[in-house]
This record gives sequence, C-alpha cells and structure tokens, in this order.
Amino acid sequence: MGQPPLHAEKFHIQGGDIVIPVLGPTGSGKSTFINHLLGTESMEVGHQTTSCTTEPCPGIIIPIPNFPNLRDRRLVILDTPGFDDTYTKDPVIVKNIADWLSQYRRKGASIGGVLYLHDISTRRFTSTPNKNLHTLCHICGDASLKRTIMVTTNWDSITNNVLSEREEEMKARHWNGIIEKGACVRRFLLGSSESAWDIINVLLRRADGPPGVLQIQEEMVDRGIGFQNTEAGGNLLRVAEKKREQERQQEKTFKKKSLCVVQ
Ligand SMILES: Nc1nc2c(ncn2[C@@H]2O[C@H](COP(=O)(O)OP(=O)(O)O)[C@@H](O)[C@H]2O)c(=O)[nH]1
Ligand SMILES: [Mg+2]
Repeated sequence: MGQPPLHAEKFHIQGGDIVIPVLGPTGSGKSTFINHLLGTESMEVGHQTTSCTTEPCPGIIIPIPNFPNLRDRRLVILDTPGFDDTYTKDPVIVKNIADWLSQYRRKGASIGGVLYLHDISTRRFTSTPNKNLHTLCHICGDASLKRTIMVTTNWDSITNNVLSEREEEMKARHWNGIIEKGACVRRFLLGSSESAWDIINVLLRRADGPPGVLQIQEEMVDRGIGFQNTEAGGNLLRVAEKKREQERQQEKTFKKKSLCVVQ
C-alpha cells in the first residue's frame, strides 16, 4: 500500500493529492510514525545526516484504504525536518517547509490536515515548545486548526500514570487555546500501525470537502507575500534577531567582567 518516500526531484505533485504534513521537533517520532503508516522502514529514523532531516520528504499511499470516495486520489504524508531548539536555524527550516507547502498549493493539491508530534515524556513545557506551538499556529492559521491533530508519542517510555497526568496538563494549560479552536489530541502507540491509521482516518473522513489551505500557503501563494513577511516567518526572524542581540549583550558583559578581573 505504502510506497517508499520520494525525494524532491522524483516527486511530482498532482492536483488531487491529499497532503498531510507531519510537523514537530526533531526526535518527536515523525519518521517513526510515518513508517507505521507506510508499513515500511522507508523514512530514516533517529539520524541527523539524511536528506529527510533537511528537506521535507513525501511518502505516498495509493490506494487510500477504507475510503472508496477517495479512490482516485493519492495520500501524501510529508515528513519534515524538525523544528529546532536553536533560534537561528528555525527560520531556515520553516521556510523550507513553507516553500514545499507553497508548491502544493500552486498545483492545486489539498491539505488534508496537519499532524504535530509531541514527545509526551518531555518533562517541562519551556520556551522552545512554546515557540514551536506559535509557529504551528502561524503555519496553520485559525481556520486550519480544525484539521490539526496534536499527536503524542513515546507512551511506552514510562509505565505508570505520570504520562496521562502530563497529557491532561498539556490539554488544560498549553494546548487549551488551540483545542478551543478545533484542534484535537490523539495518542500514537509505538508498534501499532492501527494506532497511526486511526489518527489519519480522523482527517480522511473530512478530506472530501473543499480543499484544505493553510495560512502560510494563502500568504505566500494567494497573496504573494515573501516568507519573511508571513506571520510564521516574521515572528521567527524577530525572535532570532532578539536572541542574537541578547547574546551580543551577554558577550559584551562577559568581556567587561574579564577585563576587570585581569586589571
Ligand atoms: N520508545 C519510543 N521510542 C520512539 C517512539 N517514537 C519514536 N521513537 C524513537 O525516537 C527516536 C527518534 O524518532 P524519529 O522518528 O527519528 O523522530 P523524528 O526526528 O521526529 O523523525 C528514534 O530512536 C525512534 O526509534 C515511541 O513512541 N516510543
Ligand atoms: Mg525524522
């Protein structure tokens, strides 16, 4: 059913494609999840050196199982390079993803929904996951949050109920805003293709309607805005500049202190 992922030069977008980008930080389990859908080990897992970690990488599924109404269409699950935990690389990574999504829009492919993977064993919700959540919202826009699923992974890492409590906390304190706008939360259980398909089927049930469009696609393709002026791009660039400025200030203070010690 699943076909090996295709790299940019071999992959031709088709108008009827239903595209589901899989976003999230590096190590959250994106490639592992997609391999469960494809039924192969096609996506490189856990390595930093393959092109999939720098370039989005489409895995194609034809025919789409269980949905006779979608039989003439292809399901394209897009593996993406992980959002980074350094502020400076993020604009480059997200621009790369945005360029791909723009190409899909230009060819008339529909966004079936967006998956955002989150490792549930992560202890604290620091500024990095917060920044990533903002980026997700800026990529999708409010309207597409209805087609967004927060997929929690790594449920097998701890066996007691700490993780369920953490999931409740995520829903109540951090994801409450996007849940109110229509996003939902689902668990992916490692080793279960069924669990991966259950998540995708939530989106496929609605894939027959009007084509899905993300905010970043509307901005870049329909309105011709450059990435740096999109909500996602602009915000990431501002955050990166602020971070660089903080580092410059810290360096200055450090140099001053070192001089004082030497004298
Ligand atoms: N125990 C456990 N390990 C996982 C799970 N999902 C992914 N992994 C492991 O986490 C590492 C990173 O996974 P990968 O799919 O490459 O993450 P990506 O960077 O988001 O694509 C790999 O060693 C995977 O085997 C999970 O649900 N449970
Ligand atoms: Mg990966």
